Amino acid sequence: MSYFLHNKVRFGFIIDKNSFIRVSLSSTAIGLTGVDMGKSVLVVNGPNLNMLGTREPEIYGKLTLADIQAACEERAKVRGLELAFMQSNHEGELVSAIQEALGTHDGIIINAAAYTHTSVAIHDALKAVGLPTVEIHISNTHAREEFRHHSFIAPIAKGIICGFGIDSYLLAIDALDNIFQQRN
Ligand code: DHK
Repeated sequence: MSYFLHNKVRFGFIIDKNSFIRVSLSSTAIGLTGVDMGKSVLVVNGPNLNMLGTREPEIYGKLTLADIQAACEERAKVRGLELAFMQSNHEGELVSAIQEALGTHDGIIINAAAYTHTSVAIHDALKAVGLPTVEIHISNTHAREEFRHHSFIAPIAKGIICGFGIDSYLLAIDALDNIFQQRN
């Protein structure tokens, strides 16, 4: 158990399966916590994910990327994490976002979409920053076309979550938080 001084407005409370109690209080207050606070997660989304909601809903569902972002922010708040969320259709912008995560964020969740299967540049960027990374997909890529079975991200990822729709994102937040707490 430790005390902390925190100047971000935030309140979080969670009791997990290990009866682990975490409390954080808001607004420049002295709080009580069983964990280190202030870990930050970057969620990176690749090409065509801006079209979620209308794009092949039988595969990707009807939720928009904004819906997914809102759910991620909610889950991060419960977990006491900061969360940044970005999307780009451009490989270089994704590489830059990953590079800029160094010193800014503590872990990365990445749905690189089609670049998962093609991008050595994204693989290299993730390897260069060395942050704990969870690869995610909305669909089960292994139950789809052969070309979606290979991932350039998998070799540098802590783990891969695919096929659970929006829950792939939420499970990845939980997984990264567990890594931060070293409970894996
Ligand atoms: C999204 C895409 O856009 C595809 O290119 C990937 C991934 C799968 C997903 O399921 O989230 O193959």
